[in-house]
Amino acid sequence: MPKILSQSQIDQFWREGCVYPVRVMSEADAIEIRNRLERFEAESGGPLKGALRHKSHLLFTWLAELVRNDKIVDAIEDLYGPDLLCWTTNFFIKEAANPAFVSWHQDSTYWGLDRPDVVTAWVALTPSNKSNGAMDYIPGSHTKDQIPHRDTFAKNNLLTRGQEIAVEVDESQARTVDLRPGEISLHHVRLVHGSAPNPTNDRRIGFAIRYVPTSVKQVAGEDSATLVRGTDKFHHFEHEPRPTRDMDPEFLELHRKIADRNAQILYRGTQVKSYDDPKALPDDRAA
Ligand SMILES: O=C(O)CCC(=O)C(=O)O
Repeated sequence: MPKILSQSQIDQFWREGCVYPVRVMSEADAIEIRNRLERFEAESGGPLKGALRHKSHLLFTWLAELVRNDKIVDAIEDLYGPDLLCWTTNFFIKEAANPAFVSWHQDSTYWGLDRPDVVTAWVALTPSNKSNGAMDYIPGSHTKDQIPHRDTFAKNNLLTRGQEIAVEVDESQARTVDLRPGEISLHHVRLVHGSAPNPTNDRRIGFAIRYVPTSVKQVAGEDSATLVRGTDKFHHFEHEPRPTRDMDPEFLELHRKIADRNAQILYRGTQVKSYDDPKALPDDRAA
């Protein structure tokens, strides 16, 4: 018996590679998370930058809570069973009237995980729709194997390497993921997806939480993850602790080590050494 998704949503996930919208909190609660982010940004002098956009659930208590949100984790359990790790998180922030975009890609390309059993819960902290650069995807594309990608390091591309699919994508098939604050979409790691710039006068903010069943392995280096449900009898990942206050110096140090190690996996084969390496600019890169 599924916990939160209907059988038809589960079927849609496996058939199309994407399902939405799933409400996991009220709009007011999502707006409160946005407010917390923006209070931090106001105090720290500007938009969240570089490595702080990745694995931010190790730095902020309200994101540590979000990755453990019962409704989100129930939805993941409906797809991948009861033993679950949050492998990483990434803020996808598109500033108002800004050229930032996400090229067509499959998430699996540089993540180094041994099999494509990874699902993203993309949490909308603002409305996300056709007008402000919502995510588009190609239904059914997750059933293809890994497709070759080329790195572009394009200036306004939010992906780590500006990677894009190296073959033609039939955009006439694309669908747009329309979400209200507090809703999520769930997408498969092999899904072909991307998004256009945000020409509106407000930010578009999504927080992408990547979950794996505990049996998945990292094969490109040492790695860590956060156990969010069940037990881990595999121990393929070092377990991460939960912060009890925001920007705790001990957690900042731990986060820096983990982010540097992850960057070595994601940027392997390039000159880039960390998320804050000037070669990895712009510093709003997300995943
Ligand atoms: O936020 C976006 O527009 C794209 C999100 C994305 O590529 C992802 O979550 O993998």
